[in-house]
Amino acid sequence: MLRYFTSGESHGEALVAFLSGLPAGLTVDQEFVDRELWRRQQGYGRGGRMKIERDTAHILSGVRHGKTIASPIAMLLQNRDWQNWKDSLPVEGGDPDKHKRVASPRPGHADLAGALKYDFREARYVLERASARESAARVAIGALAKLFLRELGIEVLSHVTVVGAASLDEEISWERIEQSCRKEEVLLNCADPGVEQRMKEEVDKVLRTGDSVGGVFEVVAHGVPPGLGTYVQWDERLDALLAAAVMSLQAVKAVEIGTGIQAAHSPGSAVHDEIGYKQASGFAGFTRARNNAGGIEGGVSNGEEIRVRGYLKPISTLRRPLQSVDFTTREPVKAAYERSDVCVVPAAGVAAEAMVALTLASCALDKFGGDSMRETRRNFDAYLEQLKTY
Ligand code: EPS
Repeated sequence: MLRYFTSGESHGEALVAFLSGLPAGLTVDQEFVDRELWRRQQGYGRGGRMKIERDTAHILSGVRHGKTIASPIAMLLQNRDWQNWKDSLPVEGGDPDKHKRVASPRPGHADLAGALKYDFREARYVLERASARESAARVAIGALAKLFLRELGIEVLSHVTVVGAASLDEEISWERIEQSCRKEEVLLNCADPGVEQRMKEEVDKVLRTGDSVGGVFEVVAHGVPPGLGTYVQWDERLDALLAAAVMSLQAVKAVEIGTGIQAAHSPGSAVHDEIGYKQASGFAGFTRARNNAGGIEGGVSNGEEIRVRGYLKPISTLRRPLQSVDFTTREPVKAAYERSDVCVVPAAGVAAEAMVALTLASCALDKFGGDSMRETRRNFDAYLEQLKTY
């Protein structure tokens, strides 16, 4: 069973991620992990923080001589910015005059709900943990899930389809997504350069006006065999698991599988993907002319590419803040402002890749089991053979 969680505050000393349940014998490529962390830091519209941080994952346990040893993996990501926060956010009592209060909650952020829930008189501690900085820790363990999936021939990547009013309306092939993700300079990780320029203009607009902008990313899992997830129980359905995984990311307000949203407005004949057969194609010879289902039918992967979209609200920290109320005086004031990004759609896409990879790795381990990679591979290969001879 794959289990994972994270700890750490945005301006604390470090983030820590835990991952338990990977089989022994998986080769861990640390450069790959760090490249994933680098990818999450990119994108036009990120704030000053990304100039301070250079995220790398320091593996503390669970990996020896370059391979997993089945014991739990812990990874540590230093926050370089901690040097600037040591006095205002100390572990010990510290000097109360140096604390940086968040005096008025930002609409859209966790500030107010969190302060009420935990009985804080201002929102500093809420912001620290609710921040999307936490997603860096998920990307680190997600990278290990990706390395595991690679051994089964499964790859997971993302691209951006909408920023504000600029949108890419055609389906983008896996090859084009791969190409876009290979770039050493990331603008908005959109596969169409023309649309990407329009997306940049959307970000420029909000940079000028002190506003923020949201958008949509699409995560694609390539090479997923039929049979992950199941319809037999509500909480084992792959679409439900993916929706929860992607929705759990900061600022995601809606999740779509395949063309799910459009499907609600269309007749069945325009939605469902007709079935054909061509010997030796795909996993079992069955073919589809299109993939509106996004690779999942009845909560089970069907052998087509899995396509999951996340819809991001605009960042809730605004340079021209919205109306709020002072926590202490209860007088109307503008919401607090703290250095922030204005657009994070490409970064959220990378974090969502991690969540999709962790979910698929978990489902793959449920199905194929294995305490060692050799055992997992053997079970997996036997299943592929079973499909081929179906
Ligand atoms: C960050 C995400 C954003 C950044 C943060 C780093 O967090 P939030 O969800 O709170 O807006 O603003 O950086 C800072 C908090 C800062 O000091 O600039 C990330 O993804 O790493």
